[in-house]
Amino acid sequence: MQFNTAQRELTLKIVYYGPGLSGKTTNLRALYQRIQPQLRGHLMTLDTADDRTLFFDTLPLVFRAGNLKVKLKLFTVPGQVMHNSTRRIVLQGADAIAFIADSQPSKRQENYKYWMNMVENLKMNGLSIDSLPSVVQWNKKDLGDASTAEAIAKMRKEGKQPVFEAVAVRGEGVVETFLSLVSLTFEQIDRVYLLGDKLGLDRQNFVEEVRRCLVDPPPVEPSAPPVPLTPAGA
Ligand SMILES: Nc1nc2c(ncn2[C@@H]2O[C@H](COP(=O)(O)OP(=O)(O)OP(=O)(O)O)[C@@H](O)[C@H]2O)c(=O)[nH]1
Ligand SMILES: [Mg+2]
Repeated sequence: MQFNTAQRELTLKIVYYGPGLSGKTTNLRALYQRIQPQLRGHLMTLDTADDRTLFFDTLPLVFRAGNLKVKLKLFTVPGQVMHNSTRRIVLQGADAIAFIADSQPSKRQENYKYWMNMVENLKMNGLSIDSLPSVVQWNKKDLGDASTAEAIAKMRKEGKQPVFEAVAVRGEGVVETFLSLVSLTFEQIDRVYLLGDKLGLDRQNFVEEVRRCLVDPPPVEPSAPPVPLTPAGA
């Protein structure tokens, strides 16, 4: 994270991690399509001839939240095994992680391997998945089966991070994954920088500003039901 207090500019780095071909680049492409054309920066992808990410993709999103200029820098890592050192470099200074798992039953082991690979690469950068905001997206829902649904249910039950299903190639679930991560990321930096107290900026405003950058943002999730003030039966 970079926080330039003089210019009131906050820069956050969000990394899309996951096994090869799980749909990381497709997520960024779909997100790009959903950003208001007058607001979107340049989506830079650098692929091999067969569409595999060679170094990384980047997509910037710049907006104002209160008095603050916010830059979200989205990155994808290359999933091919041989590009591990690039994955490690891309993770440097990450503020948040979207882990894109592949729903195909044959990819279960691969998902696990890359999760462990991410944990290791974070560690090499002095970071830990336990303290970074993170979400998991099970992409390629169209190719999943009952065993995928079971694995997802199990992960949701563990409740370590929000879990989303997606068909990124059709743009489904992409924005939901992103907005959830943005919300968690704000919470985290607010804990450290007290943006709420210092700048009067709260999570809801922040997420609302990001939603404003999007074409047809999904409806806001209903907030938790109010806690009754008096115990039932009192
Ligand atoms: N059926 C299906 N295919 C998808 C989906 N999302 C992405 N794909 C396809 O999966 C392939 C790989 O997608 P990419 O986004 O390039 O995968 P990646 O994770 O960036 O791959 P690397 O850059 O090699 O790590 C492409 O052919 C996509 O069109 C999905 O939800 N369903
Ligand atoms: Mg890619």
